Amino acid sequence: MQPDVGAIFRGVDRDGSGSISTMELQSALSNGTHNSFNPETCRLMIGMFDANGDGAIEFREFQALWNYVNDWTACFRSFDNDGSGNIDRGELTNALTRFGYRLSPPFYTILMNKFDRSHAGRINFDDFIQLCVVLQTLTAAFRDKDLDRDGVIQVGYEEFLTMVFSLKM
Ligand SMILES: [Ca+2]
Ligand SMILES: [Ca+2]
Ligand SMILES: [Ca+2]
Repeated sequence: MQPDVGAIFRGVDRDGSGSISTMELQSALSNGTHNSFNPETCRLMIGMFDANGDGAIEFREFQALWNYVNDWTACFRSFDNDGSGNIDRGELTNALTRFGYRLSPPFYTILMNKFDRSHAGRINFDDFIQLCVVLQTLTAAFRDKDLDRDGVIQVGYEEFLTMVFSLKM
């Protein structure tokens, strides 16, 4: 049976305002630990699905966001090979390689250092989403400039700043 999205929405909308704030989304989601869900990931997802740009998620925007969270849950589980509830370096390498990224071991060290918020050598669900969204956004910005697809771009100073500041992340 399909869960009733209306009921889920009303559960997440704690103050009954008819829209979901970053705080309400954060307290509704779990990363599988006792720590609260990454607020940056909530902000990224609200930015993605807030079609009318009012900074919150109304019911008509919620369905797409909820599907997105469920898709990430399934994806995360499928790459958590040992069923530990988090993604270790080997599992991350496997996941990103499957997504089509070709990244070196030193770069995986950078990713683990930046997104392993618990500093335990493992990436939790919320941080995994943030990592993937940031990597995807930066890769898309790079590809826009890499017209001959050789993996190298030449960017001037202000062009670089413009690239970075115009990213939605
Ligand atoms: Ca609300
Ligand atoms: Ca909205
Ligand atoms: Ca694991």
